[in-house]
Amino acid sequence: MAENTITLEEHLKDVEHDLRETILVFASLAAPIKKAFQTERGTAGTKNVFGEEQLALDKWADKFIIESLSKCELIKSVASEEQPDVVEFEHPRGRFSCTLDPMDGSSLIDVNLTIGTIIGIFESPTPLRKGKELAASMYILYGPMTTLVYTVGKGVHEFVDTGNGHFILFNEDLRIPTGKIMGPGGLKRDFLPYHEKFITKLEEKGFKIRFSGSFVADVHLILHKGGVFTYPALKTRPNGKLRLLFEANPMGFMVSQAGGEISNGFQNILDIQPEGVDQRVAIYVGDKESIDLIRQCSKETQ
Ligand code: FBP
Repeated sequence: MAENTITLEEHLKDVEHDLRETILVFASLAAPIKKAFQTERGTAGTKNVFGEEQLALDKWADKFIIESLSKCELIKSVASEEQPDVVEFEHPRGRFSCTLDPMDGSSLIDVNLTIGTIIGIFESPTPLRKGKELAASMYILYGPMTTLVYTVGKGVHEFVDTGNGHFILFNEDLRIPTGKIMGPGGLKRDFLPYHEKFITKLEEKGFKIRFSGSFVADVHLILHKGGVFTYPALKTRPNGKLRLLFEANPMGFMVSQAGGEISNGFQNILDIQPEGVDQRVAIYVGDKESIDLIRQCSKETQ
């Protein structure tokens, strides 16, 4: 663990000014969002574009973050998991388009388990860009501690909120180890042959299951411990459950920056050109050994 005397602002000092400012805008939202956990409870009585019931905190966080971004002249648009279309801002100087999962894992809000906000930042007029074109990705984890992880394509760095949004360096230049943890989403009865073969091989290798129901927390665990998170294509869900823009790309870019990889079982997800904000994708994300194994299984078992 690096010396914890470096603040997020200091760590960002060599990052291009406007990108640094944009990252700091998102970081400034962590404390007020965490505080809202105590008041924004229960369901909102609405559904998002994916037909998923929205919780009060989903809606509140989405509204709060978008309103905050609307005040930042550097941001041109944002695609949010909780919005049907890209939200465009009247910012003529706007340089960055963002992707946002305001509250990933929100089914865990009522049981106080770790969930988070996932952010992708493109230097582009549109957020419909390939994951490998991200200028930055970051996520905020609302766990026992509030932590923030970011990358601008120069390594992965983790910070802890020491109180009221004052983030200090916790781990610098994180590298994903080779591990034996798997987070296998979906139902076994719906597994496709190549995925079933993959899971069987992992079990034979002695992989333990760690699946919390919060993608961002489960991937954070894999980032630290190694192994693989998967929410695969299923007989019932040919493109899996999770979203290309809001979950796969920002977290896949992050894990790739730490020496891991993200795949849909056949190709690197970061190479996929998004066709729409609601695009889902099968996800395998983790250490290279695990991603090599799924590629081998999918090749051998069509
Ligand atoms: P959202 O909470 O943003 O809708 O994310 C979907 C999600 O909760 C992931 O965080 C998680 O990995 C997955 O769904 C769990 O799905 P399931 O309940 O089908 O296992």
